[in-house]
Amino acid sequence: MSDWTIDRAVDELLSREAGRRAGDRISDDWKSLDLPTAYQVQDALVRRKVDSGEKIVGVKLGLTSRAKQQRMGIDSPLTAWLTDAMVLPEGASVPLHELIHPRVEPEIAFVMGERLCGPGVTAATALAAVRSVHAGFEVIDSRFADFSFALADVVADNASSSRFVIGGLGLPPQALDLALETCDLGADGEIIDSATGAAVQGHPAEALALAANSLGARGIAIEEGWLVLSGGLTDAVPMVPGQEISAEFTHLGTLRLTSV
Ligand code: OOG
Ligand code: MG
Repeated sequence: MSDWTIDRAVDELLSREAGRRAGDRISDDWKSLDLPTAYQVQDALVRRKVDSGEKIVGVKLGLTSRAKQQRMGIDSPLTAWLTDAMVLPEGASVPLHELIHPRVEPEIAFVMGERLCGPGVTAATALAAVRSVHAGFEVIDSRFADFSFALADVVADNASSSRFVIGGLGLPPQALDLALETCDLGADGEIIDSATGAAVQGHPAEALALAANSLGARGIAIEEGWLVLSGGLTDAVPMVPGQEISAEFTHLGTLRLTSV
């Protein structure tokens, strides 16, 4: 029998993050780690961050596109927390020396104009609660070696959250068809991947509804003013020092990210 507890898992994950060290899957050792317990670890982990001065600024979805699900070998979307310590200003470089093995993925982001809480949230009601839509980059940095994890591990690990960028250009959701919004992902000026908003759950608003409903089932609302990352549109790209990754959207503008 393993002697894992929620607190021990939080200690382990936070110490890997602080020590920039990836490790084994927790679920290999903690056989009874189920999904509800994994979300308890995730919530306890973010509570520790809040206790140490970080502020919750929103939530993210993960594994909402086939590209991400296939790469990670998990076909179930999940939610996780975003804090102010993860914010990278547009144009800032990613400090690789602070991270373990970061990868970057383009996302469509929402800024909420109204509180949204499931159950019963549809894509239409979700979109009606959005103030503005933005281009985004998420930098993920799993605390598991080689990004190798089971669903319960990645949920406990706050879905590999590390840093994110939200583009300054925000459009009202009515101004564009998000399913058709295209993102060309580039590396040093060469297009390496491409996807439309339809890649995430058929429409990014479906992903937002999914977040509202699954958080609602845990008694959590998406608050006014919060950010929501709807999930990587394409597979994530490992970050290499000096390389520029770009995400060029049809209407949401172009984001560029370099690392040092
Ligand atoms: C898990 C986090 C997934 C997304 O956008 O799909 C995620 C991972 O891939 O390490 O953030
Ligand atoms: Mg992501």
